[in-house]
Amino acid sequence: MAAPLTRMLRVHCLRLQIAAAVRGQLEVFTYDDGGRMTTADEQLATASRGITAQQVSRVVESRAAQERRTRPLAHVILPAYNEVDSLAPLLQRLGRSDAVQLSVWVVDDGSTDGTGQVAAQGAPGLDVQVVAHPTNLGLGQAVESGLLAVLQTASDDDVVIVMDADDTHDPGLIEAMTDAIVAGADIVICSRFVQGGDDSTAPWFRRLLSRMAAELFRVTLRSEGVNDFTSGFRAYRVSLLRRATRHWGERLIEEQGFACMVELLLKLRHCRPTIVEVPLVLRYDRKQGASKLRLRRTVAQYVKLLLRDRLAPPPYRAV
Ligand SMILES: Nc1nc2c(ncn2[C@@H]2O[C@H](COP(=O)(O)OP(=O)(O)O)[C@@H](O)[C@H]2O)c(=O)[nH]1
Ligand SMILES: [Mg+2]
Repeated sequence: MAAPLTRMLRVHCLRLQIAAAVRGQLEVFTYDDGGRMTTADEQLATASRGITAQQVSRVVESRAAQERRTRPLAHVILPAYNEVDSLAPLLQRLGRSDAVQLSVWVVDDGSTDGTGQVAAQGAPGLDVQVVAHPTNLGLGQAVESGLLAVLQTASDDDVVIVMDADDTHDPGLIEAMTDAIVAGADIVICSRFVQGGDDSTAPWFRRLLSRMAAELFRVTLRSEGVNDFTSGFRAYRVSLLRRATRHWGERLIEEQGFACMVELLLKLRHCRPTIVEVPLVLRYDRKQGASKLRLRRTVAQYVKLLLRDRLAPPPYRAV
């Protein structure tokens, strides 16, 4: 009885810390559309103490550099299929986000529109590697290729971030996600369904699908701390992924389509991870092309996944 209670308290404290961090970040920093940082501190200090804006921004910069050094390395996996128009602005955005040291892995899944070339060009100041599939193998295989490539070199305390390559996910959240992992979380989900989350820019049928899926998985799985099961923007502690890969090997992701994100979560829950969520404001208004999600196929995959999870015996001991 005592262990679940301690665990609940730990998760609750972690959520409070993360909420405070996100609030603090929003109060102090604002980003203009070009991603340049302006600070309320900067204006206040300049006005009240007569010091120059350059002096203050040097202090802010060196504080940011210090924090950046103390945070773990974040490996960002971008599964990309024909995302030529979105990938360039996203890489630029990632290049400008300097709070966390990033290593970016674009998985070009047989794109025919020049996505691979844009990935190879990278962006100023950004370490970008390309994993190329000669033909289109699907989102599941792309995520798995990215994970396996990162796990070959990453340290146990590093962080793996998986996010869409369509520029609808804001790299500004990576800082809060990394801090949550440092604070003890094993998985961080950027969630549309917590206070502060928003998906109002997405089409109504997509919003309905993700809500119905969330309700279905929430009722059947009772996974503590999870409201958004289908979000494609998540962070994982490397040691957790290593443990899971040792157990499942190449079967860690078997779903080819969008259901792979739910599958990964279902499998990782056998490792008893601490899962927290941070609010996600989905920027679907920035999406350039059509969504690659096939509605009917994805619904069928979700149902199959759920049935398989219910019927298959769980691993005989915690992974
Ligand atoms: N590698 C790979 N990525 C895919 C495939 N289909 C979709 N994606 C990527 O998966 C992510 C999610 O797809 P997206 O169209 O953004 O879906 P939506 O945002 O949910 O409407 C994007 O980064 C796509 O480029 C695929 O067949 N292979
Ligand atoms: Mg997307």
